[in-house]
Amino acid sequence: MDNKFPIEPPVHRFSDQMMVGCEVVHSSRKLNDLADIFVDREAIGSCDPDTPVYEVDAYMPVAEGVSGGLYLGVTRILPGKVGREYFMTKGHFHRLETRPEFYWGMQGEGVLLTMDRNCRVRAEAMFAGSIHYIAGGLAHRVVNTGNAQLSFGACWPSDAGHNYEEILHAGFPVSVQDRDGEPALIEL
Ligand code: PAN
Ligand code: ZN
Repeated sequence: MDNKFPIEPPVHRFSDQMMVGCEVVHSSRKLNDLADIFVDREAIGSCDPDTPVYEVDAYMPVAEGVSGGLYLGVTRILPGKVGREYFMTKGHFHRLETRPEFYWGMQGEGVLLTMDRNCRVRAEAMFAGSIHYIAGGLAHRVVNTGNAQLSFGACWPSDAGHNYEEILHAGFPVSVQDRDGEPALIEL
């Protein structure tokens, strides 16, 4: 008998912390791209600038800037430190300040830092299964505080956009650092 309505395989799936499927956009950041975000200038100078820090896979089914669409991403942050500061994402505000985002932990251990326009910071523990709602107007950055890769999913509106400049010029007022083998939030 003909099956008029066959069950199709999904267009995308997660496999081994990667996103697999057509039109997945890959990007990566090395220490070289992130030198300005780490506080210990001496330590960054002695690191290999080619050291990989994190990778992102993203499925972006509509053009960037279009309203009403959603993007799905997975970010993998390698374990590592610059001096005592753990590897982390660059961090950003969304260009459209009303646009929120969901993050969820998939593997490893870390901290999600958010910061509002009054520089008020909140730190949430991230682990496999953790769910994080990032309200519009909050800057967000993820820090890998573990000894293994940290991976997390993200879902954000297609018209959110990314504003990295403000984080580069007036970054987060805290840094997550190793103190005797434990992550600690250090005020800058
Ligand atoms: C995420 C981030 C991703 C990489 O998909 O873009 O984790 O972090 P940076 O963009 O700060 O380098 C997201 O927040 N999208 O909006
Ligand atoms: Zn974002």
